[in-house]
Amino acid sequence: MSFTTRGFAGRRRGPDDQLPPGQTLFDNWPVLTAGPTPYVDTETWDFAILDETGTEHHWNWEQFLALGAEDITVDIHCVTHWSKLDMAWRGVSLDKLFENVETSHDYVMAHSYGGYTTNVPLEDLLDGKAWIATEAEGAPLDAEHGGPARLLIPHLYFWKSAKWVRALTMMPTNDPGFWEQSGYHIYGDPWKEERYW
Ligand SMILES: Nc1nc2c(c(=O)[nH]1)N[C@H]1C(S)=C(S)[C@@H](COP(=O)(O)O)O[C@H]1N2
Ligand SMILES: [Mo]
Repeated sequence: MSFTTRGFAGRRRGPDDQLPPGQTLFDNWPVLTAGPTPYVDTETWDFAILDETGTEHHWNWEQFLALGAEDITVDIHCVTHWSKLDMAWRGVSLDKLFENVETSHDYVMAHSYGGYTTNVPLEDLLDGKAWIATEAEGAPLDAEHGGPARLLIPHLYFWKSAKWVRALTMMPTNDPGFWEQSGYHIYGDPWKEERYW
């Protein structure tokens, strides 16, 4: 299956439609990491969703891949003003990972190997809006870009797409993550230029 975000029926996609305000088009793909790159082995890789009852849903690498990955074409927008359009990615939809998770909490904290965190409303992870990506531009994700697996939430600024994602924990309130505590916007919609607050 293949998905394209921000497709306009009867209208061609192009930078005018795809570039949010204040963004500049990039062909290359910058690396932006706060701190050192963690090197995570798929042999020991573990991903978990923790709900409010204390239940932990875990997947090892094989179990995770067995959920089935899909190819998607999306645009990414960094708060530091670069955007990259029509990127080919491959990843497992968060809908599949949340299939058997029962929660009444509306917010999620993403935790990464290495300690990075970022917060996101649960509804922004569901309904085909977000993935845990394992490949980009036809190749397994480089470690510096978050390999073996990273969050991909293309409709929000790219700092929400946690590299080396390790766990999602359910939260009753929208607590700020790493950059959000340092002044980045709590939500981060690039079309509304929600950069800082
Ligand atoms: N674990 C982790 N994830 C992260 C970051 C980070 O420092 N650590 N940086 C964020 C920011 S600010 C951006 S713009 C993107 C950069 O991803 P890239 O290096 O693949 O371009 O990753 C996001 N995810
Ligand atoms: Mo960023």
